[in-house]
Amino acid sequence: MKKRLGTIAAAAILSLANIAHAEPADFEQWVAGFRAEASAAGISQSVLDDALNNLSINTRVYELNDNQPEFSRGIWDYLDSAVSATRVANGRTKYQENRALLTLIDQAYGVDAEIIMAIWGLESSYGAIMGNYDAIQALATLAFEGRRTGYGRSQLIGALKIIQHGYANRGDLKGSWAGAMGHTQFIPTTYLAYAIDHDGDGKRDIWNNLGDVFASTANYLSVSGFRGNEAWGIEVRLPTDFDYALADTSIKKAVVEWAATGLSSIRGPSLVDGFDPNIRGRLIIPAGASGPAFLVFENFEAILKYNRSTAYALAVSLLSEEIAGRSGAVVAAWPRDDRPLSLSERKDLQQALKDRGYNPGPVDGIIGAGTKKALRSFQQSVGIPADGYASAKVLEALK
Ligand code: NAG
Repeated sequence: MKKRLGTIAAAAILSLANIAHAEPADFEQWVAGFRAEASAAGISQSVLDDALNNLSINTRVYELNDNQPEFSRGIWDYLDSAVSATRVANGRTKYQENRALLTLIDQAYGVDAEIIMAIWGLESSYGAIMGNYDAIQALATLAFEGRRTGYGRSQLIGALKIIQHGYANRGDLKGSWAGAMGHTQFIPTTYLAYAIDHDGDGKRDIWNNLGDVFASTANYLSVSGFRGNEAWGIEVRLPTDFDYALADTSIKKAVVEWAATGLSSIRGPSLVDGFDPNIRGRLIIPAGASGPAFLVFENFEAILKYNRSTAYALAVSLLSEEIAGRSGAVVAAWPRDDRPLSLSERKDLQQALKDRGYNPGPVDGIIGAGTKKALRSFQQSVGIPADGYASAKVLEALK
């Protein structure tokens, strides 16, 4: 019993050491230094007083910022909830309710209404969950210390500029713990660059005014390269003995060229039917060779500017199909019997590749281009599809 208590106490001290952060007095000192920096960046004394006087740290922000998950979910689990029946049904209702406004915005920005609805649905469940953190406090907390101080500083300056321009009031700036604000979760620098005052009332109100929300979102997508009436992509079928080296972010080809490599639409024989044959795209296999494959075009890249996760962009794309009344179902089965690797297993995988003489780069648990390349070489050498996908099965094969 005594020994167990000792172990628990030691573990508690260790985890405290992990999350211990500097003293409040240090924060006050930090604020003083930051005021000088913000002032040099052109922020007025009155805005600084209004925003920073009596500011304190929000310790919950540290807990969330420190929490780097050990286990990651399969993309299929994420998609199940991102494109749930409820989110689809709510999206269709919201589309109907806002049809006139969305038509105006589509005409002005060239962004299809169903895409705006899908982003809204994923970012805040159509305005139901926008985050209730004081963005100034959350960003100051991140800027003060931790693994995102640079981000926190620049976004805090951005938030102060929003107030100074009069686009929003100090008290309006509510958002997620990481400072993403309003219905479609703009971070301050995105807001400054792309938010729109659609109704001309002098505010860029992404918290309460749906015209401002939809116009801001459409404007950001449009500037990111979105083209109206163009497909995000298509689920494809790959020929047997396909060269998986072609499924790489650096390889873009026209639809006709992809068709020549043997790709077809999963829903019909011809890949080019219904597409401009010259539209260019890249092939993604988010769960490796044993899962679905998609050819994705420029609009998919534009959605990735909004949030750079493939799972997110795929969810927006599929949800938008459903909201528009088409099918967003993925036809091929996800490899639900396999599973993505945990952080420590990803490091094991990199170490195992190293031990076998491959060069995955640093053993950091991040599956980047180097790890994928090394993994493909290993897979090739043992005669399994060289998809570079880090799963439990391939780790098993490596050990
Ligand atoms: C996202 C931003 C994106 C930025 C990325 C990385 C929005 C809608 N999206 O939250 O612009 O590149 O963070 O900081 O603001």
